Amino acid sequence: MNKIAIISDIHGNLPALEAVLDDIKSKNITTIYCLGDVVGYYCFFNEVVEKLNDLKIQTVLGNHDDALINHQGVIERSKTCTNILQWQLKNAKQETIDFLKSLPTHREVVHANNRMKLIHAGLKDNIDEYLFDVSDLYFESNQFKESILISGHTHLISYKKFYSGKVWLNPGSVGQPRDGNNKASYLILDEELTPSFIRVAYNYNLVISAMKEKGFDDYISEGLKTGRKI
Ligand SMILES: [Mn+2]
Repeated sequence: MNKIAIISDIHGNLPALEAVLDDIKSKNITTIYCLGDVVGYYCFFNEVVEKLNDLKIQTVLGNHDDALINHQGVIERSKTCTNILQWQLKNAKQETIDFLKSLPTHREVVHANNRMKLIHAGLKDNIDEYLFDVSDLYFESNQFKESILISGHTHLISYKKFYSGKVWLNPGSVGQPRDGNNKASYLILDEELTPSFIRVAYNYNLVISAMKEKGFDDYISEGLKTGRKI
């Protein structure tokens, strides 16, 4: 059975990514896609990029990634995100910048003879649109021609199957879950397009202590304990 894994919103959380990659490996899944927001929030962003690069994981650009390379780390609506991204910009390896600059805003791939579109956010705005629900009208008005749409950005798991056979999915977030569950979240999709939403425990205390050591305010990492939005 040809299964694929989809990960999203890692946000510099290396312990969470490593736990998820180990879990994927234990299931003998070799095709992994990443929906972006590789950077932002947590301090292991260079290491996360290195991992994705080493494993040649096909990734798309997220709003934090875009802010880092194209907007001097500024996210207008969030002083916290901006402060972190500007610290990351100062500490970014050249390889990290090069990787982020190579990312497309969307990818079209084929899974089990189904055309699949991968984006960080939405069809209207690939980089920064919060897609909490999707309708037939939304697909039509955005000329969505593929069978499967997979988006991230909300950090919330979503799954909707339409009468047309189209499917919309969101894998949730690896690095910063916001649904009250502190386990890292990712998605496995089989050939029948049946999703499995997987949760993986990891040591978030490693992130909390590293962030403290770098001088960041506690509240940025505290949410990792509860899986609540900061
Ligand atoms: Mn995002």
